[in-house]
Amino acid sequence: MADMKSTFLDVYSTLKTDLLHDPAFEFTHESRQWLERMLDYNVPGGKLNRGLSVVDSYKLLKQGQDLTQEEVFLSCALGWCIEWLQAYFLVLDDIMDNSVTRRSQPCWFRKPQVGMIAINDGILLRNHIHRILKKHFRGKPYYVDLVDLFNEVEFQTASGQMIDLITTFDGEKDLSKYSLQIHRRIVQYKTAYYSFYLPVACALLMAGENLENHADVKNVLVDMGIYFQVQDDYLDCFADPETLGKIGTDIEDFKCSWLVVKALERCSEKQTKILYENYGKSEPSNVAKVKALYKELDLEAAFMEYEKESYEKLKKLIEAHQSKEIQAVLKSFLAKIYKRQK
Ligand code: GPP
Ligand code: MG
Ligand code: MG
Ligand code: MG
Repeated sequence: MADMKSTFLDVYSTLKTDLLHDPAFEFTHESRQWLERMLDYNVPGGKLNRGLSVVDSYKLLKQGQDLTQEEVFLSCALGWCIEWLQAYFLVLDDIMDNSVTRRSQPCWFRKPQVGMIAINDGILLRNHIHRILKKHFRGKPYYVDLVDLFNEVEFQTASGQMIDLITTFDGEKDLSKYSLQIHRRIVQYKTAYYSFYLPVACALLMAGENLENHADVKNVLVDMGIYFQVQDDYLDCFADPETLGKIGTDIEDFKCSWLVVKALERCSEKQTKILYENYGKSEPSNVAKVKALYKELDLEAAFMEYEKESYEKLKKLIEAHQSKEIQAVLKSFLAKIYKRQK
């Protein structure tokens, strides 16, 4: 596995070098330097779970057979396309969420020389995905399906992000509209498709499968993605920012987070009033009052219970699948995220 990670990182260097010499653009020394710095800052610094999952899943689908060099390269390149997609989303999401840090460093738009150039960098990151696909997959029978998959998933994510944002800012702050159903809808679209379904769908396409025959796999992965985003919401408030690599902003941003929905379920009248008065304000004293209320309501225990239940439910769904190979793919995903701390 450590070996696969170093192979994966080598493929990053190859893809980056290609992009830095893209013949469709006349690079100057300055522009090439900007691009290289932007890529190194935003693309490879995460956990790489999504990207590495393409390679792992493809291997499992091939029943552990040794992969050819070409198969290793192509599955890594597809994995990197997902990491590029993630970099593109995060650069823009951090502007929209007014975040401070990401992956233990300042958000890209916070860098003094960057600012709103980050928006264009996000657009470039998005375009790189299709340049990588074109260069390495154009001759493959599944090329059209691959391009379509990336487009569909990007559309779903941007639509989820839209609901996340308009739920938060529609003129006035109104907690009474927040519910588990709205939360589920937001996170299914903004997180689950690109983080969970996309890596497996890429591996299935490479293995020559028709995605229309795998609706059941998609359903399990979407449920897993929802569980993953509930963890993200929990960690936003309760994790140590040092470990998490980012400082939470959900309370300040008035987000429809799993925590606020659970809090609303459990609040007495008096506590509801405290929540209404303090949620969605950026002053540290307001944020502290919300956090104290979350502790009082023992949302940590509520989350632990949710985590256990989700795990059991997902395990059952996975074990009901008829294919052992696909079971192995899904189990390895679940093992990677169960009780994660970052
Ligand atoms: C995660 O939400 C969702 C995304 C990063 C998708 C963004 C989509 C765009 C079209 C820009 P989040 O804000 O909870 O993530 P984090 O906690 O990592 O900031
Ligand atoms: Mg966001
Ligand atoms: Mg965010
Ligand atoms: Mg978050």
